[in-house]
Amino acid sequence: MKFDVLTLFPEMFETLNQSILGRAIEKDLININLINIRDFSKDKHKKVDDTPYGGGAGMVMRPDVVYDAYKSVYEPNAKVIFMTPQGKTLSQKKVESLSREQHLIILCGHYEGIDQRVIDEINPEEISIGDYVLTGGEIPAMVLIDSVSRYVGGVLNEESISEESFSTGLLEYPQYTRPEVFNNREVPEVLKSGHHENIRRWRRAESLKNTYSKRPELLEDVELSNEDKKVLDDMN
Ligand code: 4FV
Repeated sequence: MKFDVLTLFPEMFETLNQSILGRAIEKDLININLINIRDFSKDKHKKVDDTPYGGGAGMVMRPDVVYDAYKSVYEPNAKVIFMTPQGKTLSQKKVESLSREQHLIILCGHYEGIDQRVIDEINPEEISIGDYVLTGGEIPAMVLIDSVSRYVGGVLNEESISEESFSTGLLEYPQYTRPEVFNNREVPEVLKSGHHENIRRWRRAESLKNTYSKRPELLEDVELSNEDKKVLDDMN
């Protein structure tokens, strides 16, 4: 998976070189190229933005500079994404779908945003990470890169992904590790039993309980077994 990121602040992406993503980059499972939009300014002062036509606060990124940066990485098979609050909110389903692409170009806005004409010209898929406004698209781009990279083959083991929140349509079950007792709180006995079927059933029940109490609306899209329905009935 190749990520080309168009940004004014490439240094913000340094953090992606840590941990799991850092190892995935070292193993060449993912490749993150940072393209500094400012390098494409033809202005002697490297200006990339200007005041908005019609007045108003803040600065708007120039369409010509953004477009030249985009053309420097565009390839026919690339999927272009623009991080914006106006986009469809990123979901695990979208993450899984994007992880099957080979080449993602991610456009990060900053300040008041980007001149609409270059958005119309590029026609990217618009994706939001949530209904709030940030100073730039860089953190949303990192959220997308992190979540998508976890689904790229070899980055994580299959079991890590298959059991996590949202991949089953449910919230994940609670996790425990050593010590066995913490502040007089013990690890559930079933998890120490070594009985895999009982552990699987306990975890499924806990996922259902977690989802019912924290995000009940998610249950509408989950196919429930008779045992699942009994777990939920016992909660009422
Ligand atoms: C955002 C979001 C976001 C808006 C103006 C960048 C900022 C600035 N992107 N999900 N929420 N972007 O707030 O994706 O240009």
